[in-house]
Amino acid sequence: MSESTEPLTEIPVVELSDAEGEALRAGIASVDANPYDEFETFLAQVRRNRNVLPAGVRAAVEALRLRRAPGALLLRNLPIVHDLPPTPGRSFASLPDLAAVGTEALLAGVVDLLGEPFSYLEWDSGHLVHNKYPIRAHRDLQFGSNAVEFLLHTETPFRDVSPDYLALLCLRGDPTGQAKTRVADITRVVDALDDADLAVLAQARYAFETDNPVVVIDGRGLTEPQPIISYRDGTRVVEYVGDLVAIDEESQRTLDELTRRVLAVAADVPLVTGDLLVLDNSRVVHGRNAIVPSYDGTDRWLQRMLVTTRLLDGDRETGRLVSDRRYANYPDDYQKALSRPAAHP
Ligand SMILES: O=C(O)CCC(=O)C(=O)O
Ligand SMILES: [Fe+2]
Repeated sequence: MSESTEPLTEIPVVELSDAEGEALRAGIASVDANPYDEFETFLAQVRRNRNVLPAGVRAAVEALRLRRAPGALLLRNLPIVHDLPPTPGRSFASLPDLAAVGTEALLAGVVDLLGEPFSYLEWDSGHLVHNKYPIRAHRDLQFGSNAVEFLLHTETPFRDVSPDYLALLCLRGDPTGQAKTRVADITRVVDALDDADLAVLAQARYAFETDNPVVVIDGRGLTEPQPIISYRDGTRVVEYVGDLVAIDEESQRTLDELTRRVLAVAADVPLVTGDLLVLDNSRVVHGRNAIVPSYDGTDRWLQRMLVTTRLLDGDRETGRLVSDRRYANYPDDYQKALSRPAAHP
């Protein structure tokens, strides 16, 4: 099969009219539970208001879910609160007043069309809504709160439960206008690889470098090697991150080729206030270019939710937070950044 270098430029866009936006604002006004300390009550309220989303939004999300549309969808002109506070400079959970921003119900209303919200105990203080903005202490890490290039990635891959979808709601765009979220259709890239490359990618030959290793190969401490292509219930799953390394030369060559092709089809999406980017984590990878934050309250601010379609019968409340069993193998600087709220701007 031939190599495709067309970017995924055809990200469908659904733009709400101002009247639709105002109707939506009124429709979610009755959601008053705090998603950060009573998530189930919050979600029940969101679900009671299911019909407030415009039909065009629901149809577009449904097309993504049914794979009748690309694996990325951009909703625009969602009604962000008028009195958005300054962008915090430290982790959301460390703020003295953990109040809802007022935009969470928009995000939850959309992701509810795709599956069950969930997250990881060790991440974002166990919140189901994640607030992502630049934090000085995270500058150089591969976190959403960094400033360096955020390499293309499958969201939270190689876990027992990885997200099936995620959604990023832009509360405040980058005031410098530089930030561009990147989206690449990795399914299409993998479809075009030859059988030899596919066979290599299906072997457990890929890992992250870490100072808390599971294995040491050629003097490098690594996480447990994983395949980039695997099969779950008969369905092919591709899990890719830009800073994966390979455990030998042949698999490194194949990874380099995959990286080259993924970058070649990546499309830039500069998110502005009121944009909501919905991503099918099994079909597209995403990332962001490097940015120059000012850490003065004006920086870009996203809210994110993760969705699974596989959750977890029984006790919903505890089932929503799964343990990230890879945590112990994160590099020390990652663990430090996660465990110590970055309080010093
Ligand atoms: O900052 C961005 O645009 C991407 C953030 C991201 O990858 C995430 O929060 O999962
Ligand atoms: Fe991400």
